[in-house]
Amino acid sequence: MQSVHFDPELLDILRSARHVAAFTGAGVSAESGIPTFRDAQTGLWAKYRAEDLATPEAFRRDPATVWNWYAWRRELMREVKPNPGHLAIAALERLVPRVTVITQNVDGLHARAGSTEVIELHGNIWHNLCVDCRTPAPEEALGDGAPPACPHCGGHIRPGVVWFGESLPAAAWTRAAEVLETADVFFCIGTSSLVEPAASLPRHARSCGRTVIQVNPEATGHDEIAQYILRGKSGEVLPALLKAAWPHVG
Ligand code: BJW
Ligand code: ZN
Repeated sequence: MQSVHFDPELLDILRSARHVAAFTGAGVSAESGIPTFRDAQTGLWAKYRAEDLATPEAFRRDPATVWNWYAWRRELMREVKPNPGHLAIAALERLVPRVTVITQNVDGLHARAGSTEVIELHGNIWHNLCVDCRTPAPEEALGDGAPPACPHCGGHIRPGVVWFGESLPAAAWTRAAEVLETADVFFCIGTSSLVEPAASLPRHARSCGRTVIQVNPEATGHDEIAQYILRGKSGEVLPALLKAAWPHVG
């Protein structure tokens, strides 16, 4: 592995942390082969219009197009594996007393990597529910329709993700706010930090006195609030950081 120099003060902060929060976005899954949203050329929003696919209005107008787009993304996600970035975050649980992942991602890769405390702010693409009666619809019970019909009320089944204009799941948001009370280190990994209210978390973390560490190959609007900026891909930076902080561990 390429040798990387990290600020010794940062390594001490990590080694003495009691509770680490890892706030993640699409960039952490990019090295697994899942496209991000806003990267020029490769991001989903470079090819598709968010207002045609990721809003409740779009689903009402054209449920088949929206359902098929999510079905396509689910198939893509089924094929991929957690990458060294997800695995490093999961490995942190063996080095620090408590680690909480607060993710905007819907792909479920943090849990697949072994992270045990994961807060999903924007839902999960593997969960479906009825738009009318809100009954969850397990994937194996879905009919063939695009979208399938709810077995209880005949309503359309939709993906259990959070679209623009929708509120975040209240329980997830409350848990995320609680994490800011106790986490001493707040990583901000692979997110453009443009989508609210999730993007307010790093600012809150900083104003609560947490050490904010940014991991991203590109500059973001949150660089100015981070005490440490680690410029690079999370699948490279995070394993190198763990190795530097805990050189004698696995
Ligand atoms: C790497 C890397 C590598 C690359 N390693 N890094 C005006 C001002 C403020 C707010 C608003 C506004 N107008 C509207 C709003 C509200 C709106 C919003 O924030 N809009 C802004 C875009 C302007 N927010 C909402 O609507 C939210 N709800 C809400 O506000 O409720 C209150 C309300 C209720 C009623 C009416 C109005 C308000 C809900 C937001 C839901 C977002 N949903 C999506 C889709 C989820 C389902 C799906 O997957 O399809 O969530 S949109 C999309 O963006 C997805 C993501 O979770 C989210 C964030 O994106 P993320 O993760 O940051 O990805 P990218 O692509 O942006 O960035 C990737 C980063 O990775 C880059 O920085 C790269 O450099 C980096 N990277 N490779 C590390 N290898
Ligand atoms: Zn129903």
